[in-house]
Amino acid sequence: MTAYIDAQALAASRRLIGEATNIMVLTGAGVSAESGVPTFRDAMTGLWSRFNPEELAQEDAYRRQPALVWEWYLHRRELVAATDPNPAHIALVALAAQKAVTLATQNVDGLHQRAGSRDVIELHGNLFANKWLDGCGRCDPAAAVPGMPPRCSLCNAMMRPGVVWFGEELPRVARYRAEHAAEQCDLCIVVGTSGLVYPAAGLPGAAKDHGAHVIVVNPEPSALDQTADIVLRGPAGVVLPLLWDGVSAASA
Ligand code: BV8
Repeated sequence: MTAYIDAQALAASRRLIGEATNIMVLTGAGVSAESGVPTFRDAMTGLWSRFNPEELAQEDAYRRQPALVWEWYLHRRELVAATDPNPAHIALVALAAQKAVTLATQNVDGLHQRAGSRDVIELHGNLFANKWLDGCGRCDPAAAVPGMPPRCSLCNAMMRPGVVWFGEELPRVARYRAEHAAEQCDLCIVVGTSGLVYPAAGLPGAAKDHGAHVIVVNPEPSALDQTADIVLRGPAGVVLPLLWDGVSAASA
């Protein structure tokens, strides 16, 4: 994908990044788009196209149709496992090697970690983690009864994906760390999110309220554009390698 990125906006962004002493990065599904991971909203292709992700990613959907929802997560795990980090993920690793960066992601794909990012704040959990729904406290994944989904051999509780569903609280420590980073940073770079899902989408506004500059990177308009000091209208895999040295697109 070629993109014409406004040269003035790029230069101004590079200047802000050069001057920043404490950067917060918030990413959404768009940062993984160039890896081939469909964004949350267009994740529903093929046989999943007749479902709304926001309806499937909820506890009551799981209680109603556990096999269907479990199969959706297995499908997504397969999809993500077959992808690799892209230049956007790799550029963020390079930035953290040069600057103090706190990376918070809404993504559950684990691609930041596979690219080499450390201490990633996973606001919405991780696609490859499992936990229990109404477990007895002694449920042992190793002794689970296989099935769709697997069940606890002791209490018959259902295994569930270790993600945050709609209507569920974010992991307390992750949320606190991300909110603290937003309040402390002097620059917030928002990459590849529609800015529709809260409370994550409130983080750039919190950074702004505490005096930070905000840069948005997205090929499409987003709900966070009006919070931004600068909007870089292009794909993350093209834009991010242009924003700081130490990453040539070729190396990524
Ligand atoms: C909660 C895991 C309450 C599951 C996900 C106000 C305050 C608090 C809550 C709410 C609120 N208003 C509404 C709510 C409820 C709800 C919510 O926000 N609903 C929305 C739809 C209105 N929030 C919640 O339910 C949250 N929980 O608040 O609980 C509570 C409080 C106390 C006690 C109990 C309960 C939980 C939200 C987490 C839901 N889980 N994921 C799973 O994956 O299965 S969210 C899921 O959707 C993703 O993780 C992701 O975060 C989100 C989709 O957002 P994006 O990442 O932005 O992806 P999207 O597809 O939308 O956009 C992609 C963008 O990329 C686009 O802009 C596109 O242009 C861009 N792009 C494309 N290509 C590229 C690109 N960008 C750059 N480069 C490219 N190449």
